[in-house]
Amino acid sequence: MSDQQYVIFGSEFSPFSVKVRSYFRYKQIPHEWRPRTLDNQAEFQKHAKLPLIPLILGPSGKVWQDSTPIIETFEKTYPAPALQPDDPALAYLSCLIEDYADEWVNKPMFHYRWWRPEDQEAVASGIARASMPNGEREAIDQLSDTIRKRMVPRLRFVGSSEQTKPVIEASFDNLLALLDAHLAGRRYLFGGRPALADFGLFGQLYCCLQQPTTEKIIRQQYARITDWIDRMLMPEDGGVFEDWTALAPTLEPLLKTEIGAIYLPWSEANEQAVRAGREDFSMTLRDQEFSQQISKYAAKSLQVLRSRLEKTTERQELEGILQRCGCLQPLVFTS
Ligand SMILES: N[C@@H](CCC(=O)N[C@@H](CS)C(=O)NCC(=O)O)C(=O)O
Repeated sequence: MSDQQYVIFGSEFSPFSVKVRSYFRYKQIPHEWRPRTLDNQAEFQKHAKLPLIPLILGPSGKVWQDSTPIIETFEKTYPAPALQPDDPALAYLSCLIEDYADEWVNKPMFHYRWWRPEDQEAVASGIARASMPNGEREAIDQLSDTIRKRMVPRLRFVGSSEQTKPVIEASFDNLLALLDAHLAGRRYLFGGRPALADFGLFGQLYCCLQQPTTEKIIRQQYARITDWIDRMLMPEDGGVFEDWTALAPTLEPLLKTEIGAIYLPWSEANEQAVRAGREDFSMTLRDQEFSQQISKYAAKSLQVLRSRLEKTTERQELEGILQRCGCLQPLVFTS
């Protein structure tokens, strides 16, 4: 490894890790992708402030964690190629979609990963093999079993349960149908080059290709999404961002039916529960009861979206779009 390289401790099975890896590739930031294994676990732990991947280790020993702040930090040093459209309204929508990907699309990804035995088996054994690249078959099987037993009960952390399954699966179907339509004749979400939103969504959907159930859905029904995921593994610079008039016909339905109708109402209910000091909350989504544990992280990210909106200059057009898509009220500070 050259002294000037960053190390990304990550995993092929971690949506936030592959998100950051694609970003580093796009920006051509010198890096080494280092899959976290049992062998480098102690080294990882020495650097980790949180037990989470991705973790970036800089040449001077500095450490960064958490994918969104990692990208924000590296944007300052590597501003080109541009990650966001110049139009402040589009740049904001890109942040909003990234946030939706991280905080909501992670639910279907995680739900499909650990719900059905076939998917549990495929992912647990994949993670076990990646953690022990030179391991004996028996040891890998044992680790796979341990991972499966540890992860399946964690479904409730993301709110996946018999009760919420219909909402989570319908949201995933809706996202795929709308994204596929939006990608017709378009290389990336905002046109000919990737934006922050692409990196966030890619991370979650790439991992869905590792799970037989979602892999089948995506590969058999959504060729454009499959191709886009492939492109996002090595995103290229070169094209131009489109303007809102060109994007609106197929992007508005996604903003309206996913972010305005599901994600933001969920996020607001979560925030209220966090503020009230509750451990869980219950609400109606798509006319169905949806209960889950609170997420302090999602409550913080809603605040970040609000501050970002407040700081956006010339936001008349943006507020119009958000209003039409049912997204404005939750994104405005009320007190
Ligand atoms: N908000 C964080 C989330 C990171 C995260 O949840 N990482 C997961 C994998 S995707 C993790 O490290 N889980 C614990 C583990 O794998 O040991 C980010 O964007 O980086």
